[in-house]
Amino acid sequence: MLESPARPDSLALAQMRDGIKILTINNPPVNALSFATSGALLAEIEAAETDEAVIAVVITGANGIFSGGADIGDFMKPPVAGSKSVRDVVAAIERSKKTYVAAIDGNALGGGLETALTCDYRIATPNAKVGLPEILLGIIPGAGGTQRLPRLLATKNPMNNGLAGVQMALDMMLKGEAKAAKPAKGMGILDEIVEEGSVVDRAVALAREKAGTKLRVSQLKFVVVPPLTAMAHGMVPSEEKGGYAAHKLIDALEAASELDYKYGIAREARLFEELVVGPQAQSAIHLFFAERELGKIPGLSATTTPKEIKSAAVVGAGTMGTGIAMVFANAGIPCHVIDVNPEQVARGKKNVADTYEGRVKKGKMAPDKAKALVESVTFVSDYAAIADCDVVVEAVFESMAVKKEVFAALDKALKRDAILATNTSTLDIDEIANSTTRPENVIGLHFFAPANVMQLLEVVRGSKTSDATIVTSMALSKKLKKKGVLSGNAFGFIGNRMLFDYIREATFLLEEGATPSQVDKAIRDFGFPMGPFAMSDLSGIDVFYKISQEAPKNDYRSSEIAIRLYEKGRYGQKTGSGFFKYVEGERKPVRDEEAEAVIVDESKRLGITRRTDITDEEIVNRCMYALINQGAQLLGDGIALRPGDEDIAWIYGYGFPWFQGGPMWMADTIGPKKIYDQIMQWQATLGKHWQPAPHLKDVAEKNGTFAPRPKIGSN
Ligand code: 3H9
Repeated sequence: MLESPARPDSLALAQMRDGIKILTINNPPVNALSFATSGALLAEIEAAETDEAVIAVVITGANGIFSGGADIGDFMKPPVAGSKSVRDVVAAIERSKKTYVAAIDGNALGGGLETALTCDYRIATPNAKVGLPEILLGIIPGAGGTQRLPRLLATKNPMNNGLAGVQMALDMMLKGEAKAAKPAKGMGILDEIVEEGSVVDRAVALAREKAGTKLRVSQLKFVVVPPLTAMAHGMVPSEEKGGYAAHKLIDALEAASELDYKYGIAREARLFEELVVGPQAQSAIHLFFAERELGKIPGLSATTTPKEIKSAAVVGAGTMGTGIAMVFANAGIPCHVIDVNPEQVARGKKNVADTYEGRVKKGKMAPDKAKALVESVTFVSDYAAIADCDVVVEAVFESMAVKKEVFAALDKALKRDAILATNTSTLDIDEIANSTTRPENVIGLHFFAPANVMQLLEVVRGSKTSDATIVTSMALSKKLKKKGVLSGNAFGFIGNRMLFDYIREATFLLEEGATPSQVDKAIRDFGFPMGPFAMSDLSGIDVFYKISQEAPKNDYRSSEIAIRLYEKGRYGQKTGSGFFKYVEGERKPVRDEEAEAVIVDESKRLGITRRTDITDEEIVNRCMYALINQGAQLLGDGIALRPGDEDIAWIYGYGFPWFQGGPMWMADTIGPKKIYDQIMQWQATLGKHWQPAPHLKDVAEKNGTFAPRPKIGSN
């Protein structure tokens, strides 16, 4: 029975039922615990404490989600004096004399789970997911999570003095992974799963039954675990390579074992405040929002909604084609692969079967699921078989003539409203589109190899691509679990266009005196998983050679080192040698005197006296500023929508270290003015290819940044 009406004016709606106060966090879309929502929740908790009519309290969330945690946007604003945070909310629950039950539906993440962990009981729907994903934002749980979760799990999993439970807590926080209701109950995070009926009704009943009992996690006894934390420090990346928050998380966990609860909480708060204003957290928070901006395309008709994609086809059963087909299959979209070459089809079938079998062998997939996925990729040889597909992705040989033939066939065969996509990495989308009778349905969907692993998907719009095709393709990229970055139609689009300038500068460094190992090491030390030359060897020097032949000509010189290697048949890993050499069956690049002799000959041919004073700093700055300058060019030309889109492209497509925030975020950190001044200096000393992009010049002259740069604070 409702004793008082809901308060529509409040972010934390409060109702009374049979002496139980129900507090519903209501801050769409994810019930983030912003300063305002936390303040409203806190006021209701404090009111409940003094209200004798309240015998217990239930906390829940509106609209099928408990809470997505503290409002991440608040971390990007200067601190507001007197504002209340989720930390104040949990402190009030902790102090309370009343019994608290958390009723969880949907996600309870970060501060959301920390609020639930402070309650005496946690019950949930089968749909619930609980997690402490703060590490993915470069921070640690800051409202008691690092102190309560290990205590709770050590008590619920008492083997080895609770060590198993502490290990689970550490693992969960280090991965930032959310646990589904069932495993969360198995671990002891949840007390009950409510299979039928309303979770709030059950919570109210439980609150009445348990009113007066207190099971605060803070009171639980805890084990001492220094050997675990010492070992954990050795298993996470170093502080400067993105592991800053991980080490602080382990420190906080250590405090949970060594210190009294209240001191542990204080240490956690101090570490959190230190982290949230630090450069790694700033980068990660920037990327969180940049990723969510991707689908927001200015200028499109607001009434255009994405069409549902129920079936797909891929043209070409090569490695790329079958990889793309598996991406569709993984997203629950059955996919035909069309190819007329029986040997290619046999290889494609084997690739699909081997991939899923590999997952089963590693224990990552159930055999029946793997079987169903293999069966959802079907190989056909006739275009008639794909006539009804909603989308088709062409993944054939990178040649305009071949692609035009394929698109002519698709145009004839496919239903009128199907999307016709090309996986080209460089060719002109408009030329391909104009070879069909429906250019408005043609778009680029540029997957990165291996397609079923790499997360970047460039969505390339041509001049006639319709809003509906763009909106549907962006929604599709989300469904395929890819980071869909919209690009304009320019040679190399966003990612590869920036790549060409990066590789060009790296190769100039070779002409001037550096070796491939020296350049690659400097770039790896900066944070990339591999340097530009190991990457060239992996992708194939022959591939780069062919692209360079088709690239639009400009006034700037390019190094010919890759051409000399190509002429010698040194295509990279596939031929056992390129910029490096490779032991048969191994992928590790080994320094190669022959390749270095080719480089030295090139320096001689060009009359360059090789320098011995090239430092890692020079290597990194020249390679990164080349990326940034081209990034600025693409922004100015309207090919890339936002600097954050370029950051996402480079992080998910090329291994740019996330903790540097992406090339354009890095540019804003350094200051575009400083970069511009350096480029002008290089133009005088290194050559006219160091031509600053007009947009970089503009931003530098205003002493501005590419993206608005908020002052980060914490709540
Ligand atoms: C924390 O809790 C710290 C505490 O330990 C200590 C504090 C002292 N805040 O992802 P979606 C927005 S740190 C603000 O597309 P989905 C998002 O920007 C926090 N905004 O939906 C987007 O806005 P828009 C720890 C947030 O259904 C909209 O919601 N929590 C937040 O695919 C929809 O988002 C996390 O790290 C937030 N916390 O996924 C959880 N969360 O529509 C981060 C979302 O304007 N969030 N937004 O673009 C997530 O993992 C996913 O968003 C979630 C929903 C799974 C919740």
